[in-house]
Amino acid sequence: MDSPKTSNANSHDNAPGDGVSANGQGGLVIRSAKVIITCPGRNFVTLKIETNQGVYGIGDATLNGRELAVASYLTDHVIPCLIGRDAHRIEDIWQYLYKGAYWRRGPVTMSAIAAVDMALWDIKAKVAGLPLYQLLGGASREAVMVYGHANGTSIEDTVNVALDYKAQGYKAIRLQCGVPGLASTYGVSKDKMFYEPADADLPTENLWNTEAYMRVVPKLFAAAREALGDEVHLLHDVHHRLTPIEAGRLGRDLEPYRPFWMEDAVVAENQDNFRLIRQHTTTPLAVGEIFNTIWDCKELIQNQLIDYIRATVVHAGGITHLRRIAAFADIYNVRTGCHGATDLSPVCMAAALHFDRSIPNFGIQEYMRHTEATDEVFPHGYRFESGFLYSSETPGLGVDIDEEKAAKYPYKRAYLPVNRLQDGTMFNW
Ligand code: CS2
Ligand code: MG
Repeated sequence: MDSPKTSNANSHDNAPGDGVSANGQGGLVIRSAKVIITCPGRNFVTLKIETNQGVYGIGDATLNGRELAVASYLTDHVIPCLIGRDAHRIEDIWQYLYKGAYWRRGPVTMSAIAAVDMALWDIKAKVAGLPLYQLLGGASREAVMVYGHANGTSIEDTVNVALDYKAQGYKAIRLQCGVPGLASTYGVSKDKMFYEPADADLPTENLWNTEAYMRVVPKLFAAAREALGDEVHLLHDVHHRLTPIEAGRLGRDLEPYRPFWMEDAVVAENQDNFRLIRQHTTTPLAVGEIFNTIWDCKELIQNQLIDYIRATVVHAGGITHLRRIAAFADIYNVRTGCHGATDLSPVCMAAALHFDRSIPNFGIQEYMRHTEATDEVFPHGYRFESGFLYSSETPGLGVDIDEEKAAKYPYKRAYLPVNRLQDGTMFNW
């Protein structure tokens, strides 16, 4: 893997119609930018934008299993267009990269735009001397409720881990357990604290059995509600694996245990799927971690087919676009529940917390802790306390990348698994 290329193309001379250069009067000019790829236990892609005034900003560009695609999109196609631009012009640069691509949307494009957006907000807040949430309308809450991931090979194992999360102060816990008869399944990690599904140089093949899965989840929730009491919020991620009517059945089976949400119940390309689920269950529905623009969820939100939108800063075009999605969702009583898995770096988590603190319709934030090595590469000021995350109060995002430490962990190709039914049919992972 070549060392990250820094692009120093010439300044822009394509002055807009009114004769004002793309640099504007701000005088805060993007002088260079580079992509840093590091693998402290898993791959992360980070964009670093430097300005003529010495202020720099960083943005997460990690797309699990397709990291190099985003790295190249940034290095080879985006960075040359950034050099010489006014770093204060966040919206204009967002529109330039979105409309200027011609080939709009998609996870690679929108993760690259997200990284630029995060870095520019970081710069703007640093220049203003304020933590980012202050530029997003200020705090709507002091801290944000998070949910942790309790998982285990059996119901008993999972409930014991959930009890430990409750003891750590978590107010919300996601439950995922093994499925009898299956060697492995989504969400059950070898290492209890850090679930990282991208586990091999080529995709590992999982097998799936819907009937066995649908039998075990209600039993898991019954045992967990019994052990944890009524107050703890319990969540579950179906991970795109049911048909709408199966999801309606599972949602109904879980109603006695009052789940906080049932996530990714079905594949969401056909947003109409959720209409069918809604007809059969009042279990709250969450979706959207793989969405990358508002167009992926417009029907779901405006028809109130979901209760939480999971789109996240790094994959949905950054702070700028995610605020648009949240504002649209707010009109329809849909709250946010940003994705926050280990494959979203501490840079994304830091950005998400400023977003979470500022919006009126915050729901919950996923919080899968990173490894110690990751936290060393990405020193940050956010902290966990009694079930809540507190954002940093330092100017900017409140996170950095230690390039020297990052260089110690070279990129290591890793794929997400693929999933097949037991008859060999390719299925959803
Ligand atoms: C999961 C993720 O956190 C979640 O809700 O869906 O673990 C997801 O599988 C990974 O982010 C994929 O890289
Ligand atoms: Mg999920």
